[in-house]
Amino acid sequence: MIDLRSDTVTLPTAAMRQAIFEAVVGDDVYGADPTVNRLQELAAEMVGKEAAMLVPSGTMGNQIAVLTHCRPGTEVILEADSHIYYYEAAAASVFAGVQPRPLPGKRGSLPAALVEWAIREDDIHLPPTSLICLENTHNRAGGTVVPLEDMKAVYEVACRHNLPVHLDGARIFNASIASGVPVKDFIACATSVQFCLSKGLGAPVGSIIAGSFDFIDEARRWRKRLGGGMRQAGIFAAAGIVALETMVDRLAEDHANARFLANALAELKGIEFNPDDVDTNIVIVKPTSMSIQQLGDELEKRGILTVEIEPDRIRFTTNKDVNRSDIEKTITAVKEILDRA
Ligand code: TLP
Repeated sequence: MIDLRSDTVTLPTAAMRQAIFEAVVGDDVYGADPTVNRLQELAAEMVGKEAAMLVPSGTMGNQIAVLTHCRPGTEVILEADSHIYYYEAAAASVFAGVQPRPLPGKRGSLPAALVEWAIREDDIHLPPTSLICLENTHNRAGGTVVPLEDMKAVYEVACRHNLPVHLDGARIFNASIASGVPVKDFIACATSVQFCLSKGLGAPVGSIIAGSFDFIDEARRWRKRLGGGMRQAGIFAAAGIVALETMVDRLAEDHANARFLANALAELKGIEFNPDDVDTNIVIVKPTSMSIQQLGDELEKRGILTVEIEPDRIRFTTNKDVNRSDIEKTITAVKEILDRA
């Protein structure tokens, strides 16, 4: 199988399995797992925040951030296609009791002026704004890199209004590798960040949230409330350390494969998309001569897995377990399927 459904499908490397085997572990709820502690220190250092905490998933990391920053009855500004709004089963409303305020972005980027316009004034009819969320890279916009200047502009607005910014940086290392902007510079435009170890970086489980010491102290209580306090979590934190130490630079290969795929698909009749929207490892296309179900099914018959992300759009996500020859096979298969349509 050539699995292009997501970069979440990546399997742990041999070095990760070895690190898992050798991991020194303890009870992390007591703060006594040396491997978790090492991962958290490394992560905080890499992203330029005071403290970091390991969480089971990106979704839990984002939700802990919302819970830590916001009170029930307040409003969270976010992009209308963001993961927190679109893909987290309304968790922010269910758990934090907040009202989302989705705004349309441009290639996933929220215009600062629009954000400022959406911040509520002090009026008893209105929910107070409590948080602004950003996402970089932006998944549903097609893995687009939100430019540093755009993030800075939103952060300036937030600071002026005394509001925190949470960055869903599930793929922030992709954004950094693709743009050449140091990951710390992006994250300096956010009060807190969540990033995933288990996507392109290849670890089997885990995300990190990072912020100030105070933020992480409070976030730790929320993680416990949600049942996310893990015991000998060093077992998978060990793989997370290998991910951060050895898997970041190779994301460039995934980006090159996505670019190669996008350029080839753009040549085909029966597919619509803008190849210039492909910044990183995600390629989202719209077939025009058949339904996405038909295209997806035909690809699956040929051993190629993709996901539907809209009724008319299909996503290919390159990852470390897919090489250039797999991409060439995918291009040939799409061409053959479209030619027959
Ligand atoms: N994204 C998954 C699916 O949930 C859609 C994928 O296959 O792309 N933020 C962003 C931007 C994400 O793309 C994801 C996962 C998450 C958060 C959540 O991470 P997990 O899956 O670890 O909860």
